This record gives sequence, C-alpha cells and structure tokens, in this order.
Amino acid sequence: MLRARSLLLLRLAAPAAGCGPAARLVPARLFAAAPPPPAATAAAVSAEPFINGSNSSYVEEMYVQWLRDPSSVHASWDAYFSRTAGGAGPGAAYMAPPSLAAPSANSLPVSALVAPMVGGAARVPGAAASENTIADHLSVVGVIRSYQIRGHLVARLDPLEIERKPVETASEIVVRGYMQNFDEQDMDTVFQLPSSTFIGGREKALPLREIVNRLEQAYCRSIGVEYMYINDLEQCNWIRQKIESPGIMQFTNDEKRLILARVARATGLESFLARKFSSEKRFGLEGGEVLIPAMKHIIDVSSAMGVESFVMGMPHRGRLNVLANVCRKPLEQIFAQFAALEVADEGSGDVKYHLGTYIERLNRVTNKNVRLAIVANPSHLEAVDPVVQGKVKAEQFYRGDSDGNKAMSILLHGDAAFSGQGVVYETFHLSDLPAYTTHGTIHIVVNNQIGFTTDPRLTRSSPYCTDVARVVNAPIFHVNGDDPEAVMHVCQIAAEWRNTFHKDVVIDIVSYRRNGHNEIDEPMFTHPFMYNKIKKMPNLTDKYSKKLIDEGTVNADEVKRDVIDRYEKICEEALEASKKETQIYNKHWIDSPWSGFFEGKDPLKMSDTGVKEETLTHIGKRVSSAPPNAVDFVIHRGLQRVLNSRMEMVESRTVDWALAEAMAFGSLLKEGYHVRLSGQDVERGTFSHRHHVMHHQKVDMATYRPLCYLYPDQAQYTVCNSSLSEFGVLGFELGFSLTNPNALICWEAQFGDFCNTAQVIIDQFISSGQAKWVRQSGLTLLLPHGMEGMGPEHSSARLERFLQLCSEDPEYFPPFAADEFAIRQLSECNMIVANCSVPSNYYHILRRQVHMPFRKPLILMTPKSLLRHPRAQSSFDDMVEGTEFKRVLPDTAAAGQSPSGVRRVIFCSGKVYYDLEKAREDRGLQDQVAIVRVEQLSPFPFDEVKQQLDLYPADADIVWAQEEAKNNGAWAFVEPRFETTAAKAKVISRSESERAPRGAEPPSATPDSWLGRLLRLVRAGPPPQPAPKAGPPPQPASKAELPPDVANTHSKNVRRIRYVGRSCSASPATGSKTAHTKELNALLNEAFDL
Ligand SMILES: Cc1ncc(C[n+]2csc(CCOP(=O)(O)OP(=O)(O)O)c2C)c(N)n1
Ligand SMILES: [Mg+2]
Repeated sequence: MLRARSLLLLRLAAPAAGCGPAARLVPARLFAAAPPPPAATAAAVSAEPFINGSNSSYVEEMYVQWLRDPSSVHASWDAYFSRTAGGAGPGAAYMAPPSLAAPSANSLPVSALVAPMVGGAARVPGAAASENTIADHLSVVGVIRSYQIRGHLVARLDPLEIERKPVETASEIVVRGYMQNFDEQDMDTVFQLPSSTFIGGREKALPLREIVNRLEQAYCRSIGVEYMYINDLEQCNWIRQKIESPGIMQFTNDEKRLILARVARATGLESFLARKFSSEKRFGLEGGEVLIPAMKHIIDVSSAMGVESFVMGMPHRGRLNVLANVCRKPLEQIFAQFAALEVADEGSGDVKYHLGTYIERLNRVTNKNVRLAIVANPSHLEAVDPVVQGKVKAEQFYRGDSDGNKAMSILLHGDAAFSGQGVVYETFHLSDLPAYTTHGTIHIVVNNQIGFTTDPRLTRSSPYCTDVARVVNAPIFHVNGDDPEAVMHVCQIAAEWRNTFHKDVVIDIVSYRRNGHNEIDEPMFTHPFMYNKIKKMPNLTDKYSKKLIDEGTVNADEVKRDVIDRYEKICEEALEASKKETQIYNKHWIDSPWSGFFEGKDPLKMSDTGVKEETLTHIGKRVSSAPPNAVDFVIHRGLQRVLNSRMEMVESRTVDWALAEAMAFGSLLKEGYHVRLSGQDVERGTFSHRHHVMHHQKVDMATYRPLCYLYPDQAQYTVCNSSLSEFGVLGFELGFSLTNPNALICWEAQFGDFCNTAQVIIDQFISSGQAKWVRQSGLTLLLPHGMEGMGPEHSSARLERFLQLCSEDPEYFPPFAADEFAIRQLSECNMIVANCSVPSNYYHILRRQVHMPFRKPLILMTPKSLLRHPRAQSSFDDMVEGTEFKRVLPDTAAAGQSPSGVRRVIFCSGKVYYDLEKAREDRGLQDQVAIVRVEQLSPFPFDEVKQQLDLYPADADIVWAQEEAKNNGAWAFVEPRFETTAAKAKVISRSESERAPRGAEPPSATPDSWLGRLLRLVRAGPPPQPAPKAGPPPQPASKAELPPDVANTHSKNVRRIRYVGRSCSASPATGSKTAHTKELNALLNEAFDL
C-alpha cells in the first residue's frame, strides 16, 4: 500500500503541466458534464501539473459536485477549487505535499475526514488535502468506475455456469489494481461517494466494504450491464440510477405471481406441443422461455407509458410461443397449422414458424388497447429487421407520432445471427437518422449460446454477441435467463429507457437450448459437455416456483392447480377445437391488414393516370422556380441554369425525365397520396438531374424542397438521402410500403447493380411476399441501368434476374378480354418489371402504382444518358387526361405508318431504342425497318405484341435487339413469350380452320400476315438441316453464316424472333470504351443488315 501511494504521489507531482492531450481533456469534459465554469477556472484546472489521463475524471467528479454544492466535497477540494476560482494560477491553488519521502501511515483516518462532512461540517477554506486522502479517494472512485465498466465481465449470467473466461480472479478482472491501495483495515473506512454512483441511496458516504458489496450486488449478479461507452452523461447517470439504487430490483408478491404465471404458460405451451406433436419441427423455446414474460413486461410498461402499437420481428425460435402467449393468437389456429389441412384462400403459404400475425386486444395489466403485429419473415435470419423498422416508421409517420410515443418496434434475435449478419449493423445505422429513426427499438437476444451446431467461440470474434449495438451507443443488458426477476428488471429499464431517450437498447437473455436445433436434432453429437449440463437443468417453472414457494409467496398447490393445470386445460380444449377445422386460411396470418382499401373497389378498375394540363403546368413551374424568398435564399448558379431550362420546357409543353418524375410525384401529392423517395443521394439525384432539395449557398443546412410547397392541402413529400446501405434501406422501404397502400414508396439504387447487395429483400420479400404471406406492396424500385461504355460496374441492374423472378407462365397466352387484358395481368402477377424509354411512360407508370386497385411491386430500369437526351422528351399531350401508360410503343416512323413495305421489325426495350432509331435514320431505312418498344416486360403484353406482329407483312424479319449481353437483359424472358404468341395464333387458326372449308386460311391469319406465314412454315415441315460435320464437335456457326430461317428455327421449326446484340459474356460490360463502341456498332449493323 505504501508503495502504491508513493507512486501516486510521484504521478501527482510530475510536471505534466498543461501540455499534453490529457490536460486538454479536462475542460472539455467539464463543459459536457456541468454548467460552464468561469473560463479562468477551467483553464487553470486544465493547466494543473497533477492532471493526467487517469485522475482527470476524478477531479472532474469533484469539480462538478463542488459547483453544485461546495460543502459536498472534501474540504481540501473545496479549498483547491475556491482558490482556483479566486484566480490562483496553475500550481498555486494546490497545496503540494511537504516532501516526496515515504508518507507515514494515515495520521488522520479517512473516516474521520469524511464523517463530519456528511453531517454538514463547515467548509475549511484553505485546508490542504492529504496526499493519502487523495490517493484513497482516487482508488475508491477507480473501484466504482471499474465495476461500472467491467462488472459485467464477472456477472453470473450463464445459467449453465460454463466458465468461458480466462483464469483470472473475478476481482482482478474487474477492479484491476485499484483495490491494492487498501488492506482489510481500510474496508471499514468510510468514504464519500462521488456523484457518479447511486449505490448510497440517500447516504453520501459508506464504508469501503459496503461500497464493494453494493457494487457487487448491482453489477456482478444476474445482470451485467454495458453502458459506460455512452457519451451522454445524463444517459449514463440514468442507467446507474436504475442499476445501482439500493432495493431497486424488488418485486411485490403480486408481481412475482404474475411473472410465475407467465413463465408457466411459456413452459406449458412448449411441453404441450412436445407431447402432442413430438415428431414436428417447431423450433421450441425450451431453455429460453423467460422470453415470453420478458416481452409481455416490455409491452405492459410501454403500454402504460402510452404506446399503442407494437411491431415485432423475430426468428424461428419460440415463434409459436410468442404468437400464442404474447400476441394471444387463438391456440386453435396455431394447432391447426400442425395438421395437413387444405388452404382455403389465396397464396402458397409458408411454414408455421415464419408466419406473421396482427392482433388488436386489451392489455389486461394496463387496461389499454394494444395492437401487436409480428412481421412475417423468411428463413434468412435478421432480414426482417429493417422491414420491421420501416413498417413502424410508416405507422409513426402516418399518425403524426413524431417521437415514437405511440408505435414502437421490438426485434428478437438469436445470438449467432445477431453477431453474424451484416444487416443487423445496417439496421442499427438507421436508428438515429431523421428519415429512418423509429425513436428507439428494444432488441432482445435469445442467447442460447449456440447457433445450430456451432459454439459461439467459433462463430464470432467479438466478446459478446451483442457488441454490434455499441456502434450506436445503445446500452446492453446481459441477464441470466434463469432469473426471471432480473430479466423483468432489465425489461423495465429497457422500456423506460426507450420512453425516456428514444434510443435503441439491447437485452441479452443468456439462456440455453434444451433440445437440438430443432426437436428432431441430436445435440450430443457436437456438444456433449454443454448438453450433459443441460440435461440436469430444471424447467424454469419448477425452478422459479420453488423459489417463490420457499420464500412463501405462493404455495405448491396453487401453482399446480391455478397455474399449470389451468393452462394445460386451455391447451387441451384448443386442440380439440382445432381438430374440427377442415381448412386453414392464409389470411388469418396477415401481418399488415389494409382495412378499407380493398372493400368496395372494382378489382379490375384502374383510375386515370393522366391529369389536367393546368396541374402539369403548375407543378412544372413550381419545380422550375427558386424558393419564394429567392432574394434571401442563394441557390447555386448551375442549379439556376437547370431551373431555367426546366421552365423553358414547361412553357413549350414538354418534359424530360426529371420533370416527368416531378409531375408524377406532384400530381399524386395533390391527390392526397404521400410520396417517399429514399436511397443514396436521391435528393439531388446521382446524375445531378433531380434537385428535389435546393441548398442555400450561404447558410449551412438551409434547404428548400419545392415539391413540399405545391398546394396548401397536398400530401407530404419525403425525399431522403439514405445511409450507404442497400439491404437495410431497401428492407426499410419495403416495410414502409406495408403500412399504408395509399402512398408511393420508391427506393432508388445509386446504380442498378448495387441492388444485388439487397438480394435477400428482392428474393425473399418483394417477389414472393404476396404468395407466401398474402401481403401486398406497391414498393417501386428505380434502378439506373444501361450500357454507357462506363465499364462492367454501373451498367447493369441485372434486368434478367428480376424477369426470372416473375411468376408469369411464358407458355400461356392469357385468355382475357381486350379491355381487361392489362389490368387482369397486373392483378395476377407477382411483380411488374418495366424499362421505359419515354418520360411520359415513366410518369404514367409511377402514377399507375397508386391508381391500381391492388398493390404490386414495380421494378423499373431507369436511364442515365437518357436523362439529358434531347429525344427522350415527352409532350404534355401524352400526360394529360385521357392518356395512359403504354405497355408497347409502336413504331413512330414511316414504317409504322405504312407497314406493308416493312422488311424487318425490331422489338426492343429501353435506351437502345435511341441508338436504333438514329442508326435507322443514318441508313435511311425508316420505311423498311419498324422499331417497336416493349415498355412493360412483365407482365408481358402478349396482346399488344401480337397486334404488332399482325401489323407487318408475313415476310418481314422479326428480331429482338438489346444492348445487354445475350445471357443478360430481357432476351431469355421475351423469346418464349414471342413463341407463345405464335402458338396462340396456331390454336386459333387450327380450330378455325377445322370449321373453315378445306384449303381456306382462317380469318385471323391471312396469307400475307405474320401469322399466316408462321402457319405455312408449321405446315411445311422442318427445313433442311445442315449436314453434320466430322471431327471435333462443331463450334456454333455465327448467325451471319446461317440462312435466316435456319438461324431462327427451333426444334418445332416454328419461325421465331431472332436475337441481335452482344454475345454471351461473364461480365455485364466491357471495360474498354473502344470495345464498347465497336460492340454497339456491330449490334446496329446487324440490326439493319437487311
Ligand atoms: C441468413 C441465414 N443463414 C443461415 C441460416 C440457417 N440457420 C438457421 S438457424 C441457424 C442458427 C441460428 O442460431 P442463432 O441465431 O443463435 O439462433 P438459435 O437457433 O440458436 O435460436 C442457422 C445457421 C439461416 N436461417 N439464415
Ligand atoms: Mg443461438
């Protein structure tokens, strides 16, 4: 002890004066922690020679306390701070020790110094601090801080008590060297408590023994809390108070009984399911059943504080239990899922442990109504996290809940998934962004210390599975899952934290998994040591009821009769009821019902997407103008030029891409539909074309959003640059789109190819969500796409992948009536994929998203160079009332006017049209080659494509031209559909020809029509095949070498559409500008090589 004190004195006396970073640290922290001190005082303190990194926080504590109440600190500190405030310079205010010689033992016991102060002894101005006293106080503060920072490392968190920590003593891990200053005698010395602890309750000083005891109680029992990295002192102190205050974790007998009842229901359901459906996979919660009372407690506390809606996301583990016991989903519906019953309604459904639900019910504890939704999710762990956040954000937005007081999210996680999946991190990073925050999420980790068969020591590099949450300064409460009262306590704190600070918080319930990964799995294969322990673990109801019986809170009879047997009876009755069910309904499991949306609507009636010209003009002028107070609001000169040219367009009744988009958004806003556009840099637009947010050039963060000020009674417009995440943000926007169908929710990728980092959301939610979960979404994806000679990246939004996800049958020509064809196709599809070539179509398809009587995801390839292409403009004439989205754009040149002279019809989609159009002009082939654009690829416009085919002469060559490589783009998708169009014609002609006189052509297939030509080819039999060559396998002949009819025939020898474009390629585009140009020229040459 002497040696330690000597070292301390040496440090205090060392001439570190005011030059190092530690010296600068002090005033900064002082300012953050307390009312600003007089500048001179702060400067003087910071310049003190004895201030260093390790004691600065102690001095800070003392100073803050002294500012509040000078008598609350030791007389020596009072003297010191008084002198400093009085003008004493660095070094002068501190009374230096007389010598550096080894000090004698405490001449004045610490307790003797402290006790009178507690009683309010008079301050002693000018009294000197004994160096021993300072050293002891520093050590006590160090001990307290050590527990606060590292107490969790030795907390008794693991119910299995498997020691995974290094072989150090608990004390060494936590307090390190701080206790070395004290011997047994000192344990009874009374120390003043710094303001950074609440262990004293009302007492301001405690004997050291009691200090350590209380710190052990607070930090090293069933709760281990991590929070000392939180930068906000108020938040730190709030947690300290909730954890350290004496007696804070006491429950009344009624509260304990409620916990027991909930625990018993949780364990009761698992054991009931295990008995009744022993061979079924259900991913039971056994070992982690405390989750159920934990969630219920959070809901109770939050409901009491005013939250009405809870949106939850969770993995497989314990899902049925949450549905039954947290949401109160009728048990018979859950049990019916175990029987192999027919589905009575739409959708292909999902396995029971992925299904969502939505329930409104009375919370019996608070007597308030609550709405509980569990969002359906795929197997992909954690993918639902951002979806839940988006859904909650939308709820908050539409109900004007700007602080998240009415709706909140609860996310459940497994330990392996929480630490392993990157989307967890992406979701955390949305938590504090203004356009994405849900004002605090409560995360609960069911930490069963295993992931499938893998030990945590092999699945993560971080000490805890929850470390990812530290990036947002979220407090983390680790808690022993076998101590239900401790779990309820941290749930209480978490709910209050969220309500107080509106920030994320994590509860890590350390538990175990009684069975294998699922009920049929054998865990002893891989975890014999752990499972030998687990076998000996009592069930939580038995364990907790024993505790309550032992302490006299309940008796054994009532536990059995009123708790266990009663619930068993409820389950039995529900099982009997479920046996009477003959069908199951997917709609019973919908997580986002849109009440009132579908009712009373004609499911095949689309409202107009054209608008009055004056609306276009009004919106056009607004988005072409600087802010109304333009004199004060200085905009960039370049932006002014953009606005000027926009205004010219409006005056000449034309729009480019950006203006068309603004008019689509603006007109929807006028009609009362919320519009939200989210993604990286969407406010300006990656290509600097949008400018939906104008920035004051002289005032930081001063902005103007013209689309927000179109009409006084318009809906809200949200445009928000997102974090640099695709998975997280796309998931979020999908979630947002689930809440309210009367909105246009768009996510734009910076470049289309980046959407592949969000592939899980596209595959698992967007393309299949309606089929699996009967849930619709009108989410719109804007994906910049196009070969611009910019290299392999940024060229392709992978159109082919989206088309492959479309569920439409390529071999089925829908038998819909002409006037219903488009809407019925839309109604039956799983998603829409389009590649528009003109702004008016972009405008209509955006508006159509909201004017359809149902909702479908829309995947739009959007342009880059076309944004400024002089020909890529539309007239108001194509946007006013009476106009609509055109799925196919017929030829606009001489060929379309006089089809009889056409020798080739080129079908294409998107930007390549403009290259083809120019090449046709250059070659003077406007009357011989028709160019037809397929603007909506899926659902495929069979009807309109057929009309186009029928329009042109029978001997016209039919090609599909695309700029993407042959194995990419739309080719593989369109080819069989063109074939089906022909096959449809065949069916008609065959049946009609049976009725017609022998030799006569059916009416719909005249000899000169494309169809007639097709029929002749079919009847003529196979064309001659080229003779097989000897030797090595022949290389495929190039198209140019083969006669067109050979190149374009397939096994059935039906004339087919021919491909024109780049060859197959592993990379989406060449990295060479020269090669790009050559490829494009080759494409164009081939397209017009008549
Ligand atoms: C993204 C993803 N990868 C892999 C899997 C396969 N899988 C299912 S459960 C599981 C282990 C999950 O462990 P944990 O998160 O700890 O949850 P627990 O099952 O232990 O409750 C794995 C790897 C999956 N469902 N999702
Ligand atoms: Mg686990």
